[in-house]
Amino acid sequence: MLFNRSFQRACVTLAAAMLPLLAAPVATVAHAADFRSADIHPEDYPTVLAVRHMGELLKQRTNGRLSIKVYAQGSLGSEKDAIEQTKIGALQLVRVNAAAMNNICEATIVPTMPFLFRSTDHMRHALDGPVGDDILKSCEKNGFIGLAWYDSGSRSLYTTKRPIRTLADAKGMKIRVQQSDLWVSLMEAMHANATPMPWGEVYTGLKTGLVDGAENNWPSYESSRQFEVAKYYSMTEHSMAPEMLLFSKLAWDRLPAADQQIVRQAAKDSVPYMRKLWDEREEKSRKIVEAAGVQIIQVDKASFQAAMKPVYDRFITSPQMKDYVRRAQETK
Ligand code: GTR
Repeated sequence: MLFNRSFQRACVTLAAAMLPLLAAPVATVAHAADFRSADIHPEDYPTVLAVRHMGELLKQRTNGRLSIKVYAQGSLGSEKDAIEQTKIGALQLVRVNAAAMNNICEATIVPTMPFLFRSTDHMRHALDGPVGDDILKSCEKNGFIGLAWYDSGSRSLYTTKRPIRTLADAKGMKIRVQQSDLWVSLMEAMHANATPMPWGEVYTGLKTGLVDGAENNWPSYESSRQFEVAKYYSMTEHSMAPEMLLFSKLAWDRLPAADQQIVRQAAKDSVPYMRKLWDEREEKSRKIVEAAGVQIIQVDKASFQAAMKPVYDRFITSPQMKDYVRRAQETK
């Protein structure tokens, strides 16, 4: 009996001593890892190439111990699917547009807001600065480590049957939007009928007349070949919603701190590389669609901007959201 009790006590003590080891075995050991990353864009798109570049940097900096395998062209599903897989740690990385995170991490609404950024430089400065960092950080509570912002240019409306020249032309048109409440509201503010759907379905949606139009930047409009079925591109430039590179918080917490630092740095270092590719691709894409006979329509942007007040009234209500918007606007 006595022996039993002291034996039990010894076991408990031993177990207690081992607990920290059991709780955090992988957090202290540097393992090799080939991270999986998803992207809906094709192999030669700047976001895909940037994450591949980040993978190269990781390899160089860890003697091949860490690397990234990028699954492009939506081979792992829509952005929504990929975000869910990242949340549960089945994927370590995902590159998505900020809009795809709007309903998950509220602060991502801010850089998605219509006419928030005045120019590419303004957008880059704001996202590179403290407000950009704070928004990335805010997604941690939702299960995502925000590693970097990538460019996505300006988004404009394009249509199949007739061009949009004024706000009145947009009235009643069925326009595909991203799966985000903000985007539905934004399109409604233009008096259009918002039709949320995944990117992979938009080409067919335009071709079959399920929708009358969509909206995107030059490279997405071109690489998806949607310009072949929607030949009117109206330069509304209504949002500069950036791209985000996110790491699964579940997977992140299993990485040693030194590896977390290496991953963060490689992601940051992929940003200038991405921007260079982006600038080149915007120009190239615009030329391709122009050569294909797309009609580019100049619009009175101020009239579209003026229609966006209800969107700000609905989404920018809390002191926190107002503060993010103010800091973004005040960035030089
Ligand atoms: C693109 C963006 C994609 C996706 C797509 C869309 O500009 O790069 O991540 O969000 O727009 O409209 O679904």
